[in-house]
Amino acid sequence: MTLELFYWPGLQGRGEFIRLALEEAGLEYIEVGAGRAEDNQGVPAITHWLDGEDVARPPFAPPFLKVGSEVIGQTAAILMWLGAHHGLAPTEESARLWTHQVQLTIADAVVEAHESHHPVSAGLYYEDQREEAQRRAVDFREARIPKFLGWFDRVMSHNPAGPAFLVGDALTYADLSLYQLVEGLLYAYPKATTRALAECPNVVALHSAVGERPRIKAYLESGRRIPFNAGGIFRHYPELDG
Ligand SMILES: N[C@@H](CCC(=O)N[C@@H](CS)C(=O)NCC(=O)O)C(=O)O
Repeated sequence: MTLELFYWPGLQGRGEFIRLALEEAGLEYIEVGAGRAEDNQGVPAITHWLDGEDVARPPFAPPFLKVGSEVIGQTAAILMWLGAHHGLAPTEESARLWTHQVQLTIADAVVEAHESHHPVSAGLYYEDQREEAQRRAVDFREARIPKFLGWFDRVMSHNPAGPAFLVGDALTYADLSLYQLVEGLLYAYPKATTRALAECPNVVALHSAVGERPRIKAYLESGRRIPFNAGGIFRHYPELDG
């Protein structure tokens, strides 16, 4: 069955956390948002599921994944499903729950990364909240980036199976998402993130290892990965880094 990923075209955004899991699992998927309206794809297909009167369980926002007749929203829920059905999560219940907790913490970090440049409203331009962003970004880069990355590093240090992965002795979707979080932070806040990573050897090693996994490497080099840009969650405003 071909899976259908619904995400805003032209952006990595939260869609990228799903793409990395789909790629690592070797699954076939359609990027509905990038398709044409004439083919029942593109942005109208996304808004149909968000706003359609006939949709009983509308997702709140992209990304969402259509699996047959089922539509799964929320990045962490999509990954929980992919992990369970496609070998990217532990089988034991407590380890699965722990993986989900780690993923939700990554989601918290992603929200804060976005709010660091849009602290007042996602509906306003950056230029209209630049002063507030300056203040918010100082705290984000000085306190929050080190706290989040330090916590992931500690989770790996405390992993009874060893520090190679966040959970257990094999790759999970949370490892892929931590790779993406580090990528995004390095793009948006290169100075602050490099400084924080100097204290996080496990996270650095995981980031390198994920980038070298054959399917992930092939995807990164394929030209299909959308570059980070000024419309995404992770944005590089040099004046916010330091
Ligand atoms: N908690 C959701 C957040 C989803 C979300 O905020 N999606 C963004 C794009 S990355 C969006 O389109 N938001 C529209 C809105 O919040 O109104 C998740 O992790 O998937």
